[in-house]
Amino acid sequence: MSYKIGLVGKPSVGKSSFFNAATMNDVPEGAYPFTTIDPSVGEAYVRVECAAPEFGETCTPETGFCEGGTRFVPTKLVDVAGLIPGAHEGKGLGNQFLTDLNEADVLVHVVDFSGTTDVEGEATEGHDPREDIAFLEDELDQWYLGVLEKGIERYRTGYHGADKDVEVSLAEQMDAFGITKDEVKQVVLAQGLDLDPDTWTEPDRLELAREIRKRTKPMVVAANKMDTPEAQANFAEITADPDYDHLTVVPVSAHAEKALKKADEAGVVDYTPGASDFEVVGDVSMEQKTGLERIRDFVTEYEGTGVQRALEAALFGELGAVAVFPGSSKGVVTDEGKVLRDCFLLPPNSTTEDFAYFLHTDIGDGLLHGIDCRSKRQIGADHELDHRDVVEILTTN
Ligand SMILES: Nc1nc2c(ncn2[C@@H]2O[C@H](COP(=O)(O)OP(=O)(O)OP(=O)(O)O)[C@@H](O)[C@H]2O)c(=O)[nH]1
Ligand SMILES: [Mg+2]
Repeated sequence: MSYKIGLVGKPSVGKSSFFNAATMNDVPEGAYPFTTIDPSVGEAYVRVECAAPEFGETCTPETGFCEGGTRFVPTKLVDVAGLIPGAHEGKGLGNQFLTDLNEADVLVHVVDFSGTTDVEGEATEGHDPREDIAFLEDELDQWYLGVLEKGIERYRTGYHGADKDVEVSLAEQMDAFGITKDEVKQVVLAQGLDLDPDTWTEPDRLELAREIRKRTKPMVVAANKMDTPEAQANFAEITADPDYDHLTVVPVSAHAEKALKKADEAGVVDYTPGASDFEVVGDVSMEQKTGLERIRDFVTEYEGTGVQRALEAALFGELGAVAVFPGSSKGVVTDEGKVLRDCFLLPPNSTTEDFAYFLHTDIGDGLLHGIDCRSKRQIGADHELDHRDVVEILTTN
């Protein structure tokens, strides 16, 4: 199992540029709407502070890499087509695009904070990014509402016979959103509603759709094009506005991240993705030097290009995933000389038992208990694991 982070937003905001910067792919980028039509999936990384130094060792990762004590753990990133108002009714690339989103566990909403693209992604000036934040949420809510209404219809027409509970019909209709009947029931009751759709008003249904969307599509905002003065001004204003306190808004320059990674590959700079500074190590022309110094001003002020930070805010912050290292209480070096070979990303609130089953069904079936390799203490099957735990699993087999 691996996580998928989805990039969403209206056309021309820089989703493909973000995707390329994060994955070092080369999908087309363009200053015109619908440059992207078919979704691309690539490998990006999230940073986890490596546990090996605590054991006096240097790790040997099987996947991803480790740089300066930071593990870069692979995760999937999906670049999808832009979304315009009315997409839930089939406008733009419409429903196809929305279905592509269901593959994602968590979303990064890329917003053009420079205000140089209108709501359909055409060039303009002075567009308010607040409009884009609102429109995307509304569009997703309308899409969810449509599916919810179908679920209510399914219940009413007695598709399953009259004795089925409403949450069963709704959960079946919303299967692709990854919500169970118990969760549907929870959301309905938490809204103060009865389990009878005939008593739900139109605003009730929209609110329900919205709650289910929030639960199944956690999202952060990547304030992109922050290398422009217009974006910086909008960012300062919006992040100071209490109406936006509930959102995680990460300042991002996809361009800066890509430029630094390319310069690093070319041996011109020494740059670790996500770092808030870099070192010039190769020969550079005056022009290159000026460009790099401009990027340095930006990354030192905003603590990095934001590409890494947006991915991590989504996966660890919003979704609540935890990174766990399989280890051994006898020391983290295996007989083959490997050190903390793996670092796995697990769902929020995973227990020792979940981890055992994640490793292998046989390990789960034979689980005796776990050992926290730092404290060397025994941990039970129900023990909830923390981010960066190093855990050994003991089994009967
Ligand atoms: N200044 C600046 N421009 C950017 C940045 N990221 C992307 N752009 C520009 O924004 C335009 C659109 O970029 P894309 O990556 O194609 O946008 P998209 O969201 O994938 O667009 P669609 O595929 O049409 O939905 C291009 O002209 C990019 O060069 C950035 O960090 N800073
Ligand atoms: Mg694109």
